[in-house]
Amino acid sequence: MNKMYLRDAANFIQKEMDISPTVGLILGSGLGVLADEIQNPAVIPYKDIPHFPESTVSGHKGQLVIGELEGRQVIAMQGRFHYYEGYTMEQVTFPVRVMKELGVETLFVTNAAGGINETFEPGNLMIISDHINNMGDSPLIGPNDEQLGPRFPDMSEAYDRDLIKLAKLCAERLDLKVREGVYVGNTGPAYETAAEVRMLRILGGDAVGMSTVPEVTVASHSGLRVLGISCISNMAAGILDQPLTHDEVIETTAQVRGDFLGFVKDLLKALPA
Ligand code: 6GU
Repeated sequence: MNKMYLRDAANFIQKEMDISPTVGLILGSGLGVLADEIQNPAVIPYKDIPHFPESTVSGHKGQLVIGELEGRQVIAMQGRFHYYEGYTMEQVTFPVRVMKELGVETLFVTNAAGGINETFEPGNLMIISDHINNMGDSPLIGPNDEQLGPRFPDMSEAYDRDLIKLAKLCAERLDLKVREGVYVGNTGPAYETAAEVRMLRILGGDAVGMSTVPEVTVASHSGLRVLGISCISNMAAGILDQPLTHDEVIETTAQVRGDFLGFVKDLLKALPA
């Protein structure tokens, strides 16, 4: 990770915004609508930011939205970079480093995921208690810059306990049925086979997706407090007797969008200053 590149990107963004965001939001597939509710937004396309990877996928907007949400100063990624698109782990996690450089302290990471826990249902929200890196790669491989974080970072509380507690309180208050569980990060882009899903369940997974693990690894390395939220968009292969489609993922996420928006906004309100 080149510190100069980070500074370049952060300087550029700082010139475009007139606030100091302390909360970062990474918005997963179908969940980017949250950024549309940000007040007085500065919108910066990724392609304009020095050293940012270039977006490839259609359907994912590629831009930063910076402004106020529920009275908090936030910086949101509307669209993220996935490993399966061919980006390196460093590229996937570059925006997290930039957020840290900009003064962000708390990061909300969201995604759409397949349910592995048989008691889950499509449309559930899941607070991520922990993750399993099943990607066979790490964004921290290579020389370590001690200014960015330790060589061997502790991951025992990668997902902040206090934020998990707060999220449960908010869910209760809103009368939302929110689950809690372990997120498995796979590379994709193929969905898992039914046999792989059985394996991941035995290994302790509750949900599986194709993102989040790289970003949270870097967030942990940087000392950011992380809250992870999965939208269970479908059940993983073999759990129900039906094939998986990306359309189903999009459809379910659209249905829970209201719950998701209310939940994250309430969390922002409840976040200690
Ligand atoms: Cl079933 N698997 C993976 N890897 N990612 C997903 C998913 C399943 N459902 C939504 N995203």
